[in-house]
Amino acid sequence: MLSMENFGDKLEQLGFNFYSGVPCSFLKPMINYSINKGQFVMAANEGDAVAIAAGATLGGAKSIFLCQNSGLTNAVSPLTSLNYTFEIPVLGFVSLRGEAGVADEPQHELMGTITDKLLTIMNVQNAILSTDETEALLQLEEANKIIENGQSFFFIVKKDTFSSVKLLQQEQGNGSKPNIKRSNRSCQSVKRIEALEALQQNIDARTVLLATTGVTGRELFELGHKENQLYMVGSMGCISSLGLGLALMKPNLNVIAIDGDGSLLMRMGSLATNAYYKPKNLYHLLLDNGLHESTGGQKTVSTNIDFLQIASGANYDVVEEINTLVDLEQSLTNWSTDSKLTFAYMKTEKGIKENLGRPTVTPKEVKESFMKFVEGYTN
Ligand SMILES: Cc1ncc(C[n+]2csc(CCOP(=O)(O)OP(=O)(O)O)c2C)c(N)n1
Repeated sequence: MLSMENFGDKLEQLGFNFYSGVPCSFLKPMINYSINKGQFVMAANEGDAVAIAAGATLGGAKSIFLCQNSGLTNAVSPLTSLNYTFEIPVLGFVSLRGEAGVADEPQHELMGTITDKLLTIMNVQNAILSTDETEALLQLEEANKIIENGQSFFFIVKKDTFSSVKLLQQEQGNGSKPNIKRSNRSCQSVKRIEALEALQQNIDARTVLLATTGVTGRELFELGHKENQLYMVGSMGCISSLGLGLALMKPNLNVIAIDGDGSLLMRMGSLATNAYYKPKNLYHLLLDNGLHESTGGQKTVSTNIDFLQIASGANYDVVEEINTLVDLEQSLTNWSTDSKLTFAYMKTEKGIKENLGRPTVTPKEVKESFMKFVEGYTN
């Protein structure tokens, strides 16, 4: 069995300082250890956790992702189209429920036999974590070299690998709900690209723009590429989780996550996580055109949804309806002076810029210049 304290000391020595995940009883010691250190973000979903960890890495952290092997399936989209695509490394610890020859529940049987294969097929190097301390610490040093080289590495963790860690008292969230700020202007017809342009024009030098999957990122790129912009080409639904990790790591940077209704509906649990951790430097803007416009304009179910009520129920600090570009400008000004976690909702018109291209810079290039920009803002 490994002493969690010794293993944790080694992780700290190697610079790992940010954890996100969803619990598994096999990983309880590491989760309790990182919660006790105040370095753990509890995600609603393992995919969100991967994106939160990736956001923290963009902000200069060395990040760890923890999950049960059943939850690895939830993480496939960001692991394959965010971490891999942008070369954002993460050190993973995934439990091995359903290990062959060990009695376990039926729902773990298949994952127990394919956990390593699933990682390998996703191009994620992996190994079973040894229960011998000397060997495990050496494995960790090797894994760290892979991480330092920009690639992810996962340890597969068997039952009873770590010594137990007592969970200390955890903070309670604040249950009060904000009033929804309604616009006193009637709804103007605004296209997504006009909103994006207004964002570019109304932010200061310490603000970054993270654009969701599909046309949003492509239109933002066409408005002019800047090093404070990142186009999250894959990992649909993960934009605000990426923003959460970055905002928590870089409190002196202002982070705007530009979401779409299809994207937010895909990972609505992220609203709860964002609002619980409450980074005041995160502005979550939802552009709701009621469509999956990027894939041909099929309707989402957003017409039935009151996102403002949901964000208020999740307990964002400020929840605001944006009806016009003037409202948007005002809301951005308020956020940058009041510094409060904000959810802003804007209906947008259907319509994609004519002859819309795609980013001509690679995701890795975008990431590198973005990280250089972000590095300038001290923690
Ligand atoms: C996990 C995943 N599922 C589906 C897709 C295909 N896809 C890309 S963009 C998109 C629509 C996104 O809708 P929304 O967020 O409302 O933005 P819009 O396209 O309307 O601007 C879809 C379904 C994808 N990239 N990833």
